[in-house]
Amino acid sequence: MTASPVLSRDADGVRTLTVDRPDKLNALDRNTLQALDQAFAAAAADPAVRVVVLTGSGAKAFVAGADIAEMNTLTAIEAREFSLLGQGLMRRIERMPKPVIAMVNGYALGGGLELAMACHLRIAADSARLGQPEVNLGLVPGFGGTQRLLRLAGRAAALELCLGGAPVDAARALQLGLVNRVVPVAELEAETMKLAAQLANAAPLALRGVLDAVVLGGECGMEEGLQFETAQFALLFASEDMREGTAAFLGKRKPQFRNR
Ligand code: DAK
Repeated sequence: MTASPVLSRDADGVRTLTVDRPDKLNALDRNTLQALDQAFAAAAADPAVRVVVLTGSGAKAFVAGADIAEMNTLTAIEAREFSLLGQGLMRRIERMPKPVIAMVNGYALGGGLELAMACHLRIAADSARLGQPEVNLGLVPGFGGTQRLLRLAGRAAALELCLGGAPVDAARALQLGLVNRVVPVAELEAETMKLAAQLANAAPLALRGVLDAVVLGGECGMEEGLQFETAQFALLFASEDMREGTAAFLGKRKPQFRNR
């Protein structure tokens, strides 16, 4: 049996998934896309998992893109399957019912940046470099990159990255709104796990409500988005955790959320 290209590790409600092809800078071939898809489906279904952290093996790369060597050999029919697989994975991550944090430890290029953008939050090492270099290969981003970049950072940034093809450093990525935080590389894991632990101890149903309202609500018009937010808000009044959170505030104690 060959080893999986995705490693999985659990600690205190946080599942860390690591793309593990460091000799290829964690490039996404079909096997890796499939393994990631299965890993995210499993994390979504497991109630013990409250937060997912996604990263890449080695010191150099988060994910340096789709596997160019494999892509070079694909027929048009295989390319269609490849595209559907990648787009399905990105959508699965974006629609995860629990927070997903990308821990961007190095190059996040092409499909790698698309993968990071499908996550809900991004913390980058100060040494990371992010970009959409597909034009240099005669391509355009194909895993939803143009659309997520546009929504995340606006038209100017989307055109700067996708037309220019040159990567930006972490500081510029922060300025563009592409990442939430930049930390020294030596502190990346500790800072990411601190955020993950905070989210793992928060009320899971409320987090899911926020994700649904922002991700799905953000895809419709203002009026429908507001109605969707109201529905999420009202639904939480049926949860034990909402009673516990408000009672804990009034009782001046720490809440104990139970995902109910
Ligand atoms: N694919 C395959 N192998 C890669 C790779 C990649 N994206 N990136 C790096 N590698 C491999 C290198 O070939 C090398 O392998 P060996 O030669 O040792 O066997 C090894 O990783 C180490 O890389 P380097 O020797 O190049 O390392 P350097 O430090 O010199 O350079 C670099 C690091 C990140 C600047 C460089 O590796 C680089 O430019 N890599 C390519 C980055 C890139 O262009 N990424 C975008 C890929 S295109 C689609 C949907 C989506 C997509 C396509 C189609 N459909 C809808 C069908 C997505 C496209 C992309 O992501």
